[in-house]
Amino acid sequence: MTTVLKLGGSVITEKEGVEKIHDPRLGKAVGMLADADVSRLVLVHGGGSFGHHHASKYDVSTTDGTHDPDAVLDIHEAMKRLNEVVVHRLNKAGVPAVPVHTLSTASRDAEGALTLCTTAVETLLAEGFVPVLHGDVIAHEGKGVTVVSGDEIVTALAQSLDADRVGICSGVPGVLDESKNVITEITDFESVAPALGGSETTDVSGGMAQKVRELLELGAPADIFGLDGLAAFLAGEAPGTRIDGRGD
Ligand code: IP8
Repeated sequence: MTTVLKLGGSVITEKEGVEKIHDPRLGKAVGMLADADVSRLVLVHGGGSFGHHHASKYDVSTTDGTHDPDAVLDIHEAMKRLNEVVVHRLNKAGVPAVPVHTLSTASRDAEGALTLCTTAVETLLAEGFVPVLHGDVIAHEGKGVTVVSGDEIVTALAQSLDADRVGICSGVPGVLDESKNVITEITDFESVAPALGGSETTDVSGGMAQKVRELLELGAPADIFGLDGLAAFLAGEAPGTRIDGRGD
């Protein structure tokens, strides 16, 4: 059983400010991970007030690139600082976490399609480690480097590792309908498009519509939940919103 879990940047960092960890929330997530008994777990975390601050300073996004090495280093090193904190906290709590930096393992072709090399992740898993990847900047054919979001990494990992379970721990308790209630199950995009701002939305950097569309394409069920649902997810339950596009 392979599980891919994303810890959203809005969960583990403070949105306001620059490079600020949200200690209580990161501590809570680490505690839940340490208490859980999950084999073959891969973690991915987002950028929060680390990556996004630096990426927007240089106008770099998933589609707008840069050839400026200072920009690449600024964004990548900020994400490495966040990754280092996450990995060390996990280790201190007894989780055998090790860093995997996405810049060195992924790239995009001229159309923007992502290729993620997972041989190191697979070997680390087989050797009993918990690889921890992160949103990052990556080589992009014809554009220099662009941002890769944690959500894109989750999708690529889940496909490549043939994951059985996918979890997105985000700043909201699930996908919300127009009345702000959690939608418990999504099996097709059209039925929730009005609540998500329609199918024409162009949010490419991790908006909920994009997330749902990508997760519907996976060959595994995916759950989107808030931090309060993390322990339940790790225990095998389906907190928040279950997204399953596999049909009957
Ligand atoms: O927070 C973005 O990852 P996300 C990473 O998962 C950077 O969208 C470098 C901004």
